[in-house]
Amino acid sequence: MKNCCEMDLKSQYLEDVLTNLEEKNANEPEFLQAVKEVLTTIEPVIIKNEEKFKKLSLLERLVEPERIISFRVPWIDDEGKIHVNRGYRVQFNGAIGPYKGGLRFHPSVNQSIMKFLGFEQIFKNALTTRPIGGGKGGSDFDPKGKSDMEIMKFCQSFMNELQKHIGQDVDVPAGDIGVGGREIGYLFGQYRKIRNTYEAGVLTGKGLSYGGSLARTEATGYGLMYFMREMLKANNITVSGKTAIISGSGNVAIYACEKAQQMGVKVLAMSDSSGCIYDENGININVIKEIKEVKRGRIKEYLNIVPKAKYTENTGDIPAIYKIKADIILPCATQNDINLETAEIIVSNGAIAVGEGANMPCTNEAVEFFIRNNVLLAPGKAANAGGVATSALEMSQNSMRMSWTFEEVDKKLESIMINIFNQCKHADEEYNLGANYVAGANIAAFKKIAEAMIAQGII
Ligand code: NDP
Ligand code: 2IT
Repeated sequence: MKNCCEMDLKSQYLEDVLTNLEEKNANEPEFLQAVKEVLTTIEPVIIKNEEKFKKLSLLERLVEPERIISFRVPWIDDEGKIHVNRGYRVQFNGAIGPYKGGLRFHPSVNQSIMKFLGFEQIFKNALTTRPIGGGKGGSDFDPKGKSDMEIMKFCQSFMNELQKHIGQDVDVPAGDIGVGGREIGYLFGQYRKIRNTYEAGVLTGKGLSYGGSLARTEATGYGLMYFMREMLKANNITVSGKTAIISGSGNVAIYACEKAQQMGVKVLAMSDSSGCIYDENGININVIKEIKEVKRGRIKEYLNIVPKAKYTENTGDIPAIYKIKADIILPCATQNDINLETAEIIVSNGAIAVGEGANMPCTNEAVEFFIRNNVLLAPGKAANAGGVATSALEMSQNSMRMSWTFEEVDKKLESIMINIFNQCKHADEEYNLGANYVAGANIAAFKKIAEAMIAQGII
């Protein structure tokens, strides 16, 4: 990653902010990466308002979380052994609404990852046009191989502390990697028990029997494909008839695959952290759902049902899936999955578009390389915003004490995604960026956040 002195910046104020940021957060590479991508791409807006922003220390305030909570999570496994994990909630920016963002349970979780995700969430949530601020949380707990009882005990211990800091008008967590419907259920139960109140809107991604929204499970993946279709359409390309590969096989990947297939796309491959499966007839998504959502198994088990498919184990730095040629690349697993070397392979294989289902799946070097080589790039904070947008729809339904049908929620999701793409496109055109939707998304979101922050004074 380039440090700020190696970047070709025109704004002295921006350079000073980035230099200070690097000094203060030297041991947080993912956070620095996320902030640099945003601040450097909004430079045209900064230049137009340089004196005003500087006087208000707007950027310095934007990059400093309003609050970071870090806590001990002790729990007892099925053998009676005690474990201690670290829990986090980063309440990054509440200018637009209650903090909103998912919880990630994965052994890689640390403060840098929490802060990068919280920072991205501010911009993503602004693009949804819903009244939600940005936050993120999670733990370095590894759910893999844990029994249902252990998962429940961990969630209960995690909520014992988290409940002090959240509320339907304060901070509303949801799922992310390692946190799905099962975990949200245990978290909600413990919140309700401790607080003795039925505050349905305190968490989203709930089950349908206790305040969840239809189509929330599908929303991130479906939304990604609605955005992709709009982006291709704006560039005179039809989505139908294209081929795709999807990294990951979790919540986002599964429903991106389902919607892609409904749109006439042939999905050739999917993956997990161990390796990828290739099915020349197109992935059978029901088989993946059974392996991942029901059995919580590994993707290579696909071969037990479809013996003609091929499985390739990951070795080395480049995930096996990205060596497969396809028109549309959908990284839906984790951050920094696609580095420059991988991006070069993707471009040489003739890909036309990359849609970021995951948060920050491409390194900044990979993003620049795609744009330079005219690969259309749908940035995560816009393209995967359908999940949190539908979480906001879940909050609305909870407040009204009613629920919409699947079709109603799906229609609202579709129109939100079309609106998000249009915001990216308008900013891209206004600043003459040449189909750079990464910069377009950052500029559109920043303008809204800056306006709300400035209106609320120096806080
Ligand atoms: P899940 O836990 O359902 O699935 C995660 C998938 O990514 C699994 O296939 C997992 O494989 C793979 N994966 C996770 N970590 C790694 C890693 N370090 N290396 C390789 N593969 C990995 O999570 P989601 O589908 O919910 O989330 C996927 C991405 O989408 C994340 O970046 C998340 O932040 C983002 N996102 C999620 C939203 C949501 O609503 N859920 C909304 C917007 C963005 P394995 O099982 O082998 O670990
Ligand atoms: O990254 C994300 O946007 C999410 N994990 C979903 C957050 C939410 O509050 O639904």
